[in-house]
Amino acid sequence: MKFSHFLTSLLVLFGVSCESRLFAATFLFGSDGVRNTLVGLSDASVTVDGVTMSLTAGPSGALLDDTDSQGLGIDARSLPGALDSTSGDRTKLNILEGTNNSTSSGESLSFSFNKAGVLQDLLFDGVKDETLEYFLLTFPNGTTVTIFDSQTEYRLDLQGFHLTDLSVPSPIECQLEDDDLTGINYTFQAGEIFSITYGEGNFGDVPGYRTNPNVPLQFPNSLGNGARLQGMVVATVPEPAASAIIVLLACIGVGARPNYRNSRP
Ligand SMILES: [Ca+2]
Ligand SMILES: [Ca+2]
Ligand SMILES: [Ca+2]
Ligand SMILES: [Ca+2]
Repeated sequence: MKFSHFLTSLLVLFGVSCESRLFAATFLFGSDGVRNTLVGLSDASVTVDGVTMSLTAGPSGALLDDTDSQGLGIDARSLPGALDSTSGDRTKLNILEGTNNSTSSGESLSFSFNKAGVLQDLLFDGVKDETLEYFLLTFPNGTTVTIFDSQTEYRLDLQGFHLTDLSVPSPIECQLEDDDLTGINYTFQAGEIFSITYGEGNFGDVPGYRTNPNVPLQFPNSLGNGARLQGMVVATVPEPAASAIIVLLACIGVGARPNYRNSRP
């Protein structure tokens, strides 16, 4: 095999290897990750293992708050009607008004990345089943799913209702009891924007749910208490590693040497 052909083959193999080998970057907020560095900012960026995530608090005027050990929240005190009068609310994503219905707008967070990849997992904390707390996840292509606690369908089933009775787009549950949604596997390009928005199920959609006398202790609350974003996992194609480039350069050197020797008298 000619050296040029060998080098071309090596480069192709290297490229295929990079394409098929995704690198997972895990962004964490709170005690296990970023904490007390985003508070008070409306926009921020966080870099983990060479991947930069850009974050924007919503609605407009709201601020990021990463002071709680359990994860990231939104401070909406500057907005009319916001519930964020207590420190606990300021460190959570919650609804803006003091009413428990689906017409209440929720605090939100939009995010994107500086390179293409795959959104794999979203990690939440404090998503409560009894009060039908959820996060709307809107993908860059405009589709939306509604993410509930892993026990929500079970709670609704007890009283003859189902997730699909709720007037929300594409309701699903977290697979895990710690409010994490795994295996999302959405492929994105650099700069494409995702958003999550906190919300609560409208009890009007499931009449009798809240006041059902059969299990009164299960449903003591009429209003949710918000939740936090613990983090997320994305997979990206890594930049060619310096070591791999060195290997290629070494190959060039090894390949050139025989020609040099052969040219000697
Ligand atoms: Ca809040
Ligand atoms: Ca939960
Ligand atoms: Ca969790
Ligand atoms: Ca909650």
